[in-house]
Amino acid sequence: MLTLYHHPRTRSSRFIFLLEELGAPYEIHRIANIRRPDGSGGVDPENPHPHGKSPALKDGDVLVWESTAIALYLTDKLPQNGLGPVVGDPRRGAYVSWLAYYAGVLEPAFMSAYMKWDIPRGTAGWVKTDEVMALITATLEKGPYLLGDKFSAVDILFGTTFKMFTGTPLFQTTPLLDAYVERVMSRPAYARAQAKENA
Ligand SMILES: N[C@@H](CCC(=O)N[C@@H](CS)C(=O)NCC(=O)O)C(=O)O
Repeated sequence: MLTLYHHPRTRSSRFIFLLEELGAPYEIHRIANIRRPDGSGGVDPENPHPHGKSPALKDGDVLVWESTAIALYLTDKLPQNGLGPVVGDPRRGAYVSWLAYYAGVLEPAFMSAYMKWDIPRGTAGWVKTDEVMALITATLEKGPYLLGDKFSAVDILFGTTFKMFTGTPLFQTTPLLDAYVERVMSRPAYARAQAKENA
């Protein structure tokens, strides 16, 4: 049995969405507490994540943590719905690249913009948000999804993140990005996931 360790309105929410897309049986274990930026909260001793964060996934005795690892693990384990190209598929390279890009470039880019850090180009392993969004825009112009014509788990990661940033000074929305977010959010699995959000 797959168990998603979830705390409402955190990065774990998108894995309810992915699990709903995958259609496999799973259960949600609610993480009772996480640390908050204002110093409140704390670590739930029942949360298996090594830093007490959300999300974590258990597959029997196997523990998986880090969002991109969880996405890859789940789509490899449950390939039948085609949510992640498997080894041998020509789109596999793009798939693992976007997964790594999410954790290694997109999140650091937005966090450094939020913190107003000036990125030393050539030294930092990531680039500024305008470069990130230019690549994403160019990719989606060929789209409609990051892997082309087929929706995948990377669209869950990127689409839900863009939705969260929409309306904040960090994120310059465009009709193309709005349409992409809407395309991802209009999926029935997203609505089912929302219904389970506070599980
Ligand atoms: N790199 C991790 C980040 C997970 C993360 O930071 N989650 C936040 C909630 S959205 C959290 O649990 N914060 C509590 C803490 O940092 O202790 C991932 O993508 O899974």
